[in-house]
Amino acid sequence: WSEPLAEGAVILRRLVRDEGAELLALVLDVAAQNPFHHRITPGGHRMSVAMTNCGDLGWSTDARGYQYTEQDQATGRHWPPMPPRFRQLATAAAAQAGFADFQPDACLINRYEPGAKLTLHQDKDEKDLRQPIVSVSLGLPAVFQFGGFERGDATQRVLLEHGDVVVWGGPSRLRFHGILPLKAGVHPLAGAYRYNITFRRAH
Ligand code: MD3
Ligand code: FE
Repeated sequence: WSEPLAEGAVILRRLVRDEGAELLALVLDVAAQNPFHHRITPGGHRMSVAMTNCGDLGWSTDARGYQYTEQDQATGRHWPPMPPRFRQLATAAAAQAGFADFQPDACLINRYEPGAKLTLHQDKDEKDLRQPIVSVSLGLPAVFQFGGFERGDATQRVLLEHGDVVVWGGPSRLRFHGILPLKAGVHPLAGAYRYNITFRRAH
């Protein structure tokens, strides 16, 4: 079932729960080709969230800043291909939220271990901010925070659970958002982790 979160933002609760095992297998397949890695921010901090990417472009961070690149800066190799099911799912979810013809060229996969968090930030490294972002949550639940258009604005909290899909577009595309520290637990399919897959049109 779908619930509007804010203008341009919709949560499609449990949309992919029944194929959670297949999607997790695809995540592990990508990670076998490009292992999860704790990146270092331009400020020199090790991120508590581990990341990998698939698709034509991948997001990464290093001393030069945040950017989308065709190759993993750490290895010099191209990112693994985006599994066709990922692409279909992203396009279908975006369409369901009113964004026709969404064709992602980048897929970032975040892995959260207990205590891992993502502090409030905006996603604005993509070239065309009229394109939505589709996010898929798998494994342990997490508290998602979304705020306004300035860092200090009040925030709302939403629990994101295994199989939930969120589409962020329109005016919500530039909202500040983050993830509170992950509570330890055991998920029957994902064990000690939460995974989040985001699909973007980066270039
Ligand atoms: C709201 N990921 O990768 S997904 C990220 O759960 C990121 O790993 C979080 O924020 C995670 O950048 C949140 C939901 C999400 C994704 C992108 C957004 C919410 C968003 C972009 C704009 C506004
Ligand atoms: Fe984000």
